[in-house]
Amino acid sequence: MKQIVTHANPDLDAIVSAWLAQDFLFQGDKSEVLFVSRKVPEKFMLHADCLVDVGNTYCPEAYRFDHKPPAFQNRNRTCATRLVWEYLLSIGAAVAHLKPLVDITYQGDTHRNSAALKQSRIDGPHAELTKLKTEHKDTTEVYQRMVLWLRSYTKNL
Ligand SMILES: [Mn+2]
Repeated sequence: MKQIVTHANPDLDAIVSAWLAQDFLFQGDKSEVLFVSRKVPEKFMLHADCLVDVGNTYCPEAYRFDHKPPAFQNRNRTCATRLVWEYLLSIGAAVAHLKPLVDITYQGDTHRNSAALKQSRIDGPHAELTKLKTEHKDTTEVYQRMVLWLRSYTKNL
């Protein structure tokens, strides 16, 4: 079982990056997503198969995808979702069509403003995550429902 680690109370960047790892990086393998403290316990830093939006390390070959210092001096230059997506593109995965999702995830993560982000907060992925978080207390439940939603949403991109 592959272990993908991200932070508790996940935002859209944590969720989309974990989903990209599950469905594309580890496609065909059984995998699980664990939600841990932002100060990641050392056993996960050392032994998790993939870290997204936590760990302060960017090392794609080792499947470490964080955009916060010291990985990047300016955390707003990119986001975990974009880092995983760019890596997937570089290895030839069929993910080019996900660019609109990556772009709004990045905009939301770095407080940029755009019409697409506003729309996402009305009826897109940001709205769906907010809704699921009010309906379900369990993070894994929220994540799993969000994954189903993302799979269907990205079919139409
Ligand atoms: Mn992030």
